[in-house]
Amino acid sequence: MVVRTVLFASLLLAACRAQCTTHERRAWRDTSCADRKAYLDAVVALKQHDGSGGIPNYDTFVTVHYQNRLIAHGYDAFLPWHRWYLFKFEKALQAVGPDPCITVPYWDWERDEGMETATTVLETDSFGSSSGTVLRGKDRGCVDEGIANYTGPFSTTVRDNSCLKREFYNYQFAGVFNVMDRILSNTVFGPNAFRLSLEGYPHAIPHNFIGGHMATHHS
Ligand SMILES: [Cu+2]
Repeated sequence: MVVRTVLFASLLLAACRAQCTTHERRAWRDTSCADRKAYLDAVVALKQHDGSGGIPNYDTFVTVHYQNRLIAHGYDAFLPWHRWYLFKFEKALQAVGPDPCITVPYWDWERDEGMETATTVLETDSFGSSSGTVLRGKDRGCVDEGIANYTGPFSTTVRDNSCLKREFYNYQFAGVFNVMDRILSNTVFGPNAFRLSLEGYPHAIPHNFIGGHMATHHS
């Protein structure tokens, strides 16, 4: 009976997986309104998840990233470590969110050259805009728009138990060709060539542009 139940469950799971038409990760700007809502709902669900069922919650992911900061950054492990990390994050979103086929979208930020703060990623009703932070008082820097607003589930962070903070810096992004030129000008993988130029410029610029917690290993 136990064997049958397990088999039945795995068949159900396989059928459910088969319904996913794609596992492709897409740029946020290329997703539909329905896709965006499903992703935002999944992130909030993961933030509110109690950690049951062997599924880590959002804050656990933040903690794991911080605890592994020294091996996951600045070394050849950077790419495989983050690939596995995002895979596990995606699986957790699929498990707790409304869409079992959801994939993690990415910020195709080099296409936002010259319109850094006008990006579709930074909109009032999604992740919050570049002007969506508290300007004065004890909550200065707290995000007050979108899913991360400090009156909602992101009222505390694991870094310092404060609200989620941002402090935008006046970076100008490089465009698609500039970014690829920088990366592909390397003829060897590492340690101070291709891998580092990928981790340095294209990875670090958006972190530092947003600032606040995003500019720390608790991002
Ligand atoms: Cu990282």
